[in-house]
Amino acid sequence: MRIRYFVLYTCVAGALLAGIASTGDAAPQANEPRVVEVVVKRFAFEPATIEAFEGERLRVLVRSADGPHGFEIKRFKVSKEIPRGTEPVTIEFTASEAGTFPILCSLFCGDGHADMKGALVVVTRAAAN
Ligand SMILES: [Cu+2]
Repeated sequence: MRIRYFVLYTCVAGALLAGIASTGDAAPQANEPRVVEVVVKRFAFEPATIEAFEGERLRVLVRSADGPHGFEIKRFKVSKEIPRGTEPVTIEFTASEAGTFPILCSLFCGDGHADMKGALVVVTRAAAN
């Protein structure tokens, strides 16, 4: 008898969760931002490419592995200095447009500074299906 109730309860909980998930798809702005961790160092971003869905809210935690750098995505008005040290800098924004957008170091950091190139690749949900 107890087992039956348990099975029933799990089914109801599963249906509720599925309901919540489908509501989330309809309104991605209401969701918690997706966390992406990035390390900047001479002279690269790791990972070099961040992928996102159009309309997705991102929380990028950027940490320097050596000296000070910058983290800039012009299209989304993102521009932050990343100081030396282990504390990551938190940057939140919405990838509101599909396309490939350069990620640049906005702070001169040495000979290879101009070679620091990353990319934010934003795809529409339709394109991903
Ligand atoms: Cu730099």
